[in-house]
Amino acid sequence: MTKLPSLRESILQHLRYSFGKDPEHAILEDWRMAVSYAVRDRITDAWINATHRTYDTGAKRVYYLSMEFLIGRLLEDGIVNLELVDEARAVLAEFGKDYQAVLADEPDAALGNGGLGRLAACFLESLSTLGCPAHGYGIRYEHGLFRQSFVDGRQVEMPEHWLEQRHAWEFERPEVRYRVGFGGHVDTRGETVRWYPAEEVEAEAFDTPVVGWKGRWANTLRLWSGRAIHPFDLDRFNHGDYAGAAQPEALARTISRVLYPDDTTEQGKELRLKQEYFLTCAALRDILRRFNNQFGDLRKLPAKVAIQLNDTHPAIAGPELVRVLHDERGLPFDDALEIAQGCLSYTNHTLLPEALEAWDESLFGRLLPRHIQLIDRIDATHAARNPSRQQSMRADHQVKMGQLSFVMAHKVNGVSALHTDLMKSTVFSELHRLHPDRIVNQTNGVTPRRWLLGCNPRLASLITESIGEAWVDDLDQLTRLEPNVQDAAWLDRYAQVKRDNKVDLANWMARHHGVHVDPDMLFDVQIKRLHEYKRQHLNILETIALWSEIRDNPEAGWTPRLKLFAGKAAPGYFFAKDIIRLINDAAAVINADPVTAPYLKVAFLPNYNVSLAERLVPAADLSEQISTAGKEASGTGNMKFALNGAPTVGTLDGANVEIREHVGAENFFLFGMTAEEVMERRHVDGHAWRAIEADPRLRRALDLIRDGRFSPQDPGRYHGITGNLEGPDYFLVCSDFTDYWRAQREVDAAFADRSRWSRMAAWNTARSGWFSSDRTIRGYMADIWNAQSLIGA
Ligand code: Z16
Repeated sequence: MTKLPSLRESILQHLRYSFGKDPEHAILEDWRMAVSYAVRDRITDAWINATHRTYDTGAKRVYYLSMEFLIGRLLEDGIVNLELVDEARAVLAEFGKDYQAVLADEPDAALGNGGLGRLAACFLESLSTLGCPAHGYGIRYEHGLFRQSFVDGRQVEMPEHWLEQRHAWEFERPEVRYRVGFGGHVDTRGETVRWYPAEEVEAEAFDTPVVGWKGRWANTLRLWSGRAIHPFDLDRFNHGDYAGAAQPEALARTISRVLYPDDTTEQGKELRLKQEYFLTCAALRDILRRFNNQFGDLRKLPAKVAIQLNDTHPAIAGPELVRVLHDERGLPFDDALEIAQGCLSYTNHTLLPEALEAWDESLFGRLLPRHIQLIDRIDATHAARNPSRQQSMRADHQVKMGQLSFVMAHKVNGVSALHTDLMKSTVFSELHRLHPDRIVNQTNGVTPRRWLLGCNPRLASLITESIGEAWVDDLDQLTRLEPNVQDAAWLDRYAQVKRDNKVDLANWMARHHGVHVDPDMLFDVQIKRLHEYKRQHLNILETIALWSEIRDNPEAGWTPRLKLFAGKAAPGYFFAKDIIRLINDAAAVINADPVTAPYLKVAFLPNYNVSLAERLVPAADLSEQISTAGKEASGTGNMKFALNGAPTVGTLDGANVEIREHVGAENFFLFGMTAEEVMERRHVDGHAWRAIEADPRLRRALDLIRDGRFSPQDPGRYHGITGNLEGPDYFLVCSDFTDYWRAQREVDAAFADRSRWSRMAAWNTARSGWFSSDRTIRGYMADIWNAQSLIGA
């Protein structure tokens, strides 16, 4: 390993020799790139060392296959994990550059929709912090999740183009390319079966190092980019067809062009299935090449390779691995099946029926003719070995990817305790009966480096000053704050941290969005994808009811509250887009009301992404986690808020259940029906009407919306929403409203007593250590992967 110059030297060298600038002429982007390269150099040593260590020890490797990695910005992550914050800030200050501005110049890599993609990013960081040899495999989308803006309150989508700015972190690997085939035909000669694809594209690797805490270890995020095998059609060019000559390249690149913008809804589009096979095929080739170089004997595969399927999106890995082992490498089918099962495991992230992937067999068979044959054989084998089996993975002229994933995996995990129980009792009940040891729980977690140390430096400093710095990679240590929580002077400091964070946010909102808020208000925050089950409309209904009530009685001693929203709706999800518009319309009316202005303000911040979350989470007083019980598989935002000292108002759903157990029922504002009660209530005739009739506040809020109080030029604008709520109300917004209102008034009372509130908030921080993704990854290593840490080994 070479001895690196000082960070200052390194930055100036890169400025000069990598970017051809001196400090006088460097623009912000040059500085950002130079700092990134200087930090990257320091990561690269750890990275190469980790690779050597993995080879030398012959350790088992973990492969995390995911269609989404919502990594956000990486520079601060690197600086924080290498403990270079003060040094980097000082060097930039010396040259008159603002550290925050340099960090903010980096594009926010949004290669994911929401929780699932962000979880994958937190997991990669924890895998590196723990020194577990691992690769993430994904797609290098040219366009990540769309950018969102509002025009007259409506969501407008614009293409995102993160690669337009220079990207500091990836290493192109032109030598790592694989062919991926589609379509064509299958040739069967006795036992020998060959697939001859009609179309082929090439997958090229781009590597990003992911460094763990203190730079002890670094793993690789390998993203595949689509390209043509013959990029340029000279023949067509020579015949004057200039556009046609470039067509093969354009077509091949389409495969990694754009991230599908749907969170928990599957569209069943052909290009999406192609993306899924593209990722999976390239990743498996790469995994087997690496295995062959080092070990060779394919029967050892499960001892050396663990492949985690992040949802069913890469589920084609099952049949693909069987195809390679059986068709190409000549292993008997049963052996190929057993080896594949030994390697594969599957994480389920939702029970929503619209999210469970099922492909039409005609589309599937046309694109992957050999795989559908193998799936039939896998299904038949499973049926033969389990005579009581009823449900086939090949029912209704479809391929059911959840069933396929379950059968091909040796472990299947849920992402919270409740979600895991519901998997056993609902969607996977038959498979659970047949394979009672297969389903396990690994409750999600979040990385404390990004979600506390990085995003909330004031709180991090207070914690370190109080209990030392060991909490950063041993988050359970936060319980050592418990004595401090009893100490009034310490609590004042804790409260001051929150207050300072709120002032920062207020200033930022004024500067960037022209929204002026009083930092003494209760900052009530709901940030997540827009979805009926997440019930942003329950929140805005309560907001409207509160507004009416304050107008009736302005002198009643209301707790001043800022209702903050952020989140994107899938472009085709019109109901969710209507909810956004309603919130914006209601905000305009409410914010213009001088009577209620001292007590209530509403803002919907556009273009929610990881970076915005990093701003909002440290400044929140209250965390809104109000999904219909049984619908949110886990949630991970809920953990970030609790860790940063925002108590939850929430239902008994997903990981909320476990958060409440850890922070204590007295520090959590619980409301609403349980998952069991939800299932029963759906069968009660006219449940919505009953709830509306029983609660005049709800009645009035619905009337205001329906009668056009927030859309006077277009009074019918929200009849879709009100009609749904007064009619089917599948997500039981009305049925939970009254109890939600009650819980919110308890919040008001608790917040009015500032020392009580600080104690609740600090208690949330002290008891959230269990929600570190380090704990989650240790669980996967022990219960699913049988993988070991190589730090200190
Ligand atoms: C997603 O973000 C999630 C589930 C899913 O099927 C697809 C996507 Cl893109 C989310 C869950 O909704 C959330 O509850 C969970 O915390 C997260 O995945 C990570 O497990």
